[in-house]
Amino acid sequence: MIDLHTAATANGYKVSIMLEEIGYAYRVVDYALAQFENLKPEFLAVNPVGRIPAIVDHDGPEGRSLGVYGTAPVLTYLAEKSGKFLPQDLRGRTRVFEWLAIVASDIGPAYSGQFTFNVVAPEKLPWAIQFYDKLCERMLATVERQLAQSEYLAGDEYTIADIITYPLAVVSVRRYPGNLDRHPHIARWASLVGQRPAVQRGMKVPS
Ligand SMILES: N[C@@H](CCC(=O)N[C@@H](CS)C(=O)NCC(=O)O)C(=O)O
Repeated sequence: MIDLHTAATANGYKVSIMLEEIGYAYRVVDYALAQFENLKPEFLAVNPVGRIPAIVDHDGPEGRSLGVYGTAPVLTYLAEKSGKFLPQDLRGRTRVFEWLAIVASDIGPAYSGQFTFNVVAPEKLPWAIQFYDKLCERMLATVERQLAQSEYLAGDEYTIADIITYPLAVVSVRRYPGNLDRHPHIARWASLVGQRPAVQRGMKVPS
């Protein structure tokens, strides 16, 4: 059994999609981030960073439970454990790891900054808003160029690179730039990925 510590956010959906894809049994612990439930000692004991998504695998390696935090590490762990959605060859694996890192450390922070300055900030600072809007545009252009060249993000196969990126196309993009009209390759790919039943189920967790 796996405990999934999550919330209804783009990052949370990445892990629920993966758990649905591999068909593992899991229990959902849903945190109200706006009420800072993620900063309570019970959750800090699971993940000292105090952010979602995190899992605790009660059937971890060597029969001991294992906690893992963060979209890229959790998806990698579950792909390794299940033997699914991660190529075996070094070139294929490296491409997937590269996309995991791009999404977690380039695209994620760009959209987080965009949200902070457009939505959360009590004072709207035009320079900061423009900076993050432009950064998001650049990141989307990178994904668009890649999907113009291959069916899935890291090549011909559906992998955890697609799982980590899908919520960007259907959640984050809705906030900025609003739609995929200027990104037809992302739209084509999002429609393909969005037809997978496990993706549809994962996008409804937490319900
Ligand atoms: N690098 C992390 C980012 C996780 C993240 O940004 N989590 C947000 C929700 S989407 C969070 O828990 N925010 C609450 C907080 O920081 O207090 C990942 O890739 O999973």
